[in-house]
Amino acid sequence: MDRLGMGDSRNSNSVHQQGKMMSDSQLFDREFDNLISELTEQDFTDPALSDALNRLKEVLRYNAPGGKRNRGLSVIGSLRELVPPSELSLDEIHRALLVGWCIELLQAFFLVADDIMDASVTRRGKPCWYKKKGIGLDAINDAFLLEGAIYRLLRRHCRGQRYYIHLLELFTETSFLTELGQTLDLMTAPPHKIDLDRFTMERYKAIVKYKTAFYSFYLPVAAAMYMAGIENETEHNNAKTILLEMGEFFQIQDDYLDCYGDPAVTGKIGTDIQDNKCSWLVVKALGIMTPEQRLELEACYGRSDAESVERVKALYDTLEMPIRYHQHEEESYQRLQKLIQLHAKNLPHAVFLNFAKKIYKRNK
Ligand code: GPP
Ligand code: MG
Ligand code: MG
Ligand code: MG
Repeated sequence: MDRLGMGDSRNSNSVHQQGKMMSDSQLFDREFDNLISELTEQDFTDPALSDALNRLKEVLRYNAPGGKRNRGLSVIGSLRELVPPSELSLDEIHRALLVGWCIELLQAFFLVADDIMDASVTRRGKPCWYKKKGIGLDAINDAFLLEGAIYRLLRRHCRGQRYYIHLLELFTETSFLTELGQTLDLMTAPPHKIDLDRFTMERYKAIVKYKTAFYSFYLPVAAAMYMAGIENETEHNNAKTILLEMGEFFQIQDDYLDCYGDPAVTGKIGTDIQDNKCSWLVVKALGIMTPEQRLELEACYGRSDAESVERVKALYDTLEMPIRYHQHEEESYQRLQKLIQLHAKNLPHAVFLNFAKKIYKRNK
């Protein structure tokens, strides 16, 4: 059955549609409207739920699209590297787009909640969902709705597939690891309790591995591997080694952009200094600063007044943090290339290289 209404699929990353080629990116976007109507119009028919389903629609429309879509698109992208075009059915392409959206929904669930916890103001160039008039902490329930939507979609589209149970375990396990990472992130940044000794590189690496790397990098590739029939633990561990390294670097970029990014480009206003976060910038800066500079940092980190924040930024500038970050980016890229040579023996290198291409030198 041709659920996408597509013609034949000979091209590696596009599909023929009513006389014109559609890229995976276009197909992915088009899938969103189907997903909304499935979740809010087809699944439940009890009229008593119509207000709640309208709210779900609003929550989905505001919070799921509008991001970079790297995570979501890399499911179909990776699957195309793992399965020859002649063996990839249109139904399977459709399922990969859908599983990709499930990862974007997981991300939306985390972000709605994370923005409350981090007291953030904007996301993807708009007010954070909880900041909208009339929303407030009801956004907590909206985050739960976004999470629930994932499992309804997986059930509807993948229940008959041999990899269904693997996907379920992958999503639930990854969510829990991310929540443990978020726990470490929050515990290392207690409000108004400034203790710079907490900010070690060891703690930093643990936080970012769990809060970011598993769900952003291992999850989409692992999902594609299961869909391609690759269940072997050694292969999954090989992929994980490379992808967790990429994830660590991605969060270092996020931390750098929190301070040095342009909110007009990143779509979010930084809060890490005010929030007393164990950011890469503060950990790296602590390793090179003088005792006097450490006293200055102690006096102004983790405070929300504009003057304190500016003092922290001035200290980062004195320590030439942008130069150090760019050095780190170069080293990390070289290390990643080595890891790919070493660990991707049975997996196509393109799975990892495509992902790396999207993240290195990014400014959003
Ligand atoms: C990124 O941290 C990590 C997450 C968004 C995971 C949140 C996990 C939960 C269980 C809620 P961040 O706060 O630096 O991201 P951003 O800069 O986008 O706010
Ligand atoms: Mg945040
Ligand atoms: Mg956070
Ligand atoms: Mg951040």
